[in-house]
Amino acid sequence: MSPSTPADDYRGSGLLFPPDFVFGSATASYQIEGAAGEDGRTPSIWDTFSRTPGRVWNGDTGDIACDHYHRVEQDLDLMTELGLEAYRFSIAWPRIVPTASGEINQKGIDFYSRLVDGLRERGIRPVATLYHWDLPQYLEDAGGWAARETTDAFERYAEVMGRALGDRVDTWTTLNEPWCSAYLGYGQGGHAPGRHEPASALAAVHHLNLAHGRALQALRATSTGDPDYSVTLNFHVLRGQGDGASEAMRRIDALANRSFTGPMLRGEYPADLLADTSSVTDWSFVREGDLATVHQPIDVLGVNYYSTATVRLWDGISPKQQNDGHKGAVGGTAWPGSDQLVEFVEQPGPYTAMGWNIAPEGLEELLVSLSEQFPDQALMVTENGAAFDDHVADDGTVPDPERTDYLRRHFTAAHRALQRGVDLRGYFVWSLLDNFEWGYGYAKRFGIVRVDFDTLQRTVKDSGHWYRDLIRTRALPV
Ligand code: GCO
Repeated sequence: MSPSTPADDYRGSGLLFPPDFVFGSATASYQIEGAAGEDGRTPSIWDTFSRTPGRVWNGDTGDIACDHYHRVEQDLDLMTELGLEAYRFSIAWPRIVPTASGEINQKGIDFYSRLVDGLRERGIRPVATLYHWDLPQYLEDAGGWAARETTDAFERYAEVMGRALGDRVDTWTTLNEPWCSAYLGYGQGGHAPGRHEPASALAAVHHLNLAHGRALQALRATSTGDPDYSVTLNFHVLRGQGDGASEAMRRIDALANRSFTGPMLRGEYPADLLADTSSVTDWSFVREGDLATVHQPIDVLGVNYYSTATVRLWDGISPKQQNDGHKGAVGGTAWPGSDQLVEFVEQPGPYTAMGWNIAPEGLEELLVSLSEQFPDQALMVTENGAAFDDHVADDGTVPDPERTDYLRRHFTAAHRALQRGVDLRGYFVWSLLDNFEWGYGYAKRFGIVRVDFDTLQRTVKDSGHWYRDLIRTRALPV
């Protein structure tokens, strides 16, 4: 290591990744597919939400997005060009089961079947997520994730997909970031369906956990291949401030992290979570037998990481705005009944275009901490990446040195975790394509491939070329 690259700058040059480490990239259905009304697809909660004035920046919707639905062959070729070893995508539930009648839409299945075949033909492993937030609107109309019946529908959908693709996918993932679905969707309201009901948010937490367990059972019963089974969680890597720092961190760790890892990986809700939220709900929606259903073995735990979060206790006297951490925080500020709330505070930079602080050491810390908490659990980074305000240079290239630097530093962090004995199987860059960034619409670009949203033309950014070289050499460029 040269003197200009001190050990803690996370810019490891030449670090070599093991031969079986999987390099991939990720997307999600609503963010890239478009074709919102085609081939039998009906609206999801994100179609409804994005059409509601004031919800999404600029009134953007996923109606066209990257038009991936029509350009899937071209996008598959792009993946080959980049040398991806795995591709993580999600399935749009309303394409598969478009109406409350439960009837299956074969055209929807055919689309994903072609995608999976196209990946396999190119030697790219298909990693399929069942739920990346596009709940069919008819299910939301019947109560959404706050209603237990949604888990019945999810189990049936999982069975259908297990039968359709379970002979060919490499990895099944039940849910992507249920934290966002529950707390941002039903508590803070910044995501679809945009409800502000703390008790419903906690009911949603449990129903998502239950849906995960039921889907794993259904997928295992119907998949005839030998897929791995997983779930993807976004973890809060916490820092504390002030006198009550450790108490503030404990509360958010319980609410954001252990509310999912507890039931999924240990078969129980943490006692402190139940106590902290007792003025909001009595958790009577947890029925006998549920926790055993939720607690199914998984082969790999998907970890999404972007930045850290800093919290402190707040006495509730001075009027404070709820700050937005990762995708808008659900601090204690959302929870009535306690005289000391938790607030998310601004963090030291540097920042990405999302305003998220860049902290690669947080990824290393998270991976090490998870492998200490769950020693037998293999891990996979299923999302990491950064939005920056890219521009196209005169020669048509897209120089994005900040994104490359962000990725280099986080790959270094992952490598350090490997060196520290973490069973880390692979890494998916978020995202393959610039896409619909939820409440931010098309304003935030996360892709290693640029998408011109007028012409829909794709251009591999410099970071994409950098990633291709990393995959080819398995070594961080010097
Ligand atoms: C996620 C989201 C992605 C986001 C990305 C950046 O799983 O967090 O699934 O859809 O686009 O995280 O916010």
